[in-house]
Amino acid sequence: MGATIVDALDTLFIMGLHDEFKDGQEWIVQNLDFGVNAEVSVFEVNIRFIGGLLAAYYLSGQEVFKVKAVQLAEKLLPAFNTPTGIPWAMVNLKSGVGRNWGWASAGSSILAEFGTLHMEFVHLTYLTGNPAYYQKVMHIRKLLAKMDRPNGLYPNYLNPRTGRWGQHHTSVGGLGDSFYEYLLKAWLMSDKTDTEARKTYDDAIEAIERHLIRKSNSGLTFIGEWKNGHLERKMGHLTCFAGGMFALGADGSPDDKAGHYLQLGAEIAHTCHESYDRTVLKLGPEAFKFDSGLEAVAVRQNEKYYILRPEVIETYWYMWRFTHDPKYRQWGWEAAQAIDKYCRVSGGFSGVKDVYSSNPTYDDVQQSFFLAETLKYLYLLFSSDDLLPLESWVFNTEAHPLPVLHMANITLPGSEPQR
Ligand code: DMJ
Repeated sequence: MGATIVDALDTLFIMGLHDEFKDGQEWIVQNLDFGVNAEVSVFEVNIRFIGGLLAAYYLSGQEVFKVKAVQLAEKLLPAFNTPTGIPWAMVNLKSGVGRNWGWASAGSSILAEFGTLHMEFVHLTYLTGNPAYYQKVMHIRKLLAKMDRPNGLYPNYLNPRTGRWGQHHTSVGGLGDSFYEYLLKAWLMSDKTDTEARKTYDDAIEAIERHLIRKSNSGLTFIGEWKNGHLERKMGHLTCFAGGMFALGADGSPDDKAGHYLQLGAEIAHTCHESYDRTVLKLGPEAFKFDSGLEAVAVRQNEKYYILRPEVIETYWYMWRFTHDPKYRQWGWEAAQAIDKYCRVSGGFSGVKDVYSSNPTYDDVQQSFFLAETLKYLYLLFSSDDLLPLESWVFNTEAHPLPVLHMANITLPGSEPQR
């Protein structure tokens, strides 16, 4: 379905590669078709395709991107036809039949999947006037607000038939991550009027700090994984995005804790940089431990890979914007050089299977988020702050910039006009 083309459009635009952008647009006009008999992930299609198309629309003003985004969103709506309105993880684009991943706790939907639709769906309602998108995501929010949370934490799994939590696992990495990110960004995107989202974010982060964030023996701050009341002292590469999130949320945090959250962002950035620096390739592993004398290193062979992920560079960029400490550019440059040295292949860039091996093998995949996120955040890290200022743009979880909606001028269904 051309995920790489759609995911890369706004990066091309931002970098001024307008001929390549036009080529991408042409491909989309001619070939992008959502009538295929294929089962897709609702979350991935939303963040990469809908997010990518909406950002391309806002940046270029070309109607075709909006039209395609709306066509695709229509195809996702049947996924919400569940007893609770919590969407299935997957939907068949042709038949509209949905289902969940076989591996997810007792038929559950995933927090980071059904909780990462808000930004795009609010924009879809804003652009089309169709209330359906907004209503779907507000329904999810209301349902979550009514549920008990063990220790104040949100479990990663929720059953869409019964409306009950699955296993009590909580993560700021895979399966949980962008749920928290979208609470904060819903508030930012609403020009800070969606105070319900901000409060939900603050409460969630408070519980995460209490139960999941610790310091290692040598003083590295890390975010562990909560499994049935036990803290696993392991942090994922995915979790490293949280440094940027804490910095982005610092302003507006309760009890005058802005300085605390900026500091927490800096500590996470430092820990994640250590996870890169302690490897042979100077690229970070998929997951790293803080256990039995081991700190910020991967232990299991199947956690030693690097698949061109953006989260560490994303955090460097946010920290750069908020502090202008030159170390963030230096760390970003180290990562850029390592990617160029170890991941560049004749047809593009590839993931590597072991960042601790001086002789790494390739996985032969260039993930679409490499162009959407990793290269975009690197480019922004070395650009001036007036390229996509954070006062006016909010980046979706796939690094697609969407404009702040000045809510005073907008009436969304179910909300009072705030004039
Ligand atoms: C991206 O697709 C998104 O950032 C998502 O939220 C999780 N991580 C991948 C890239 O690592």
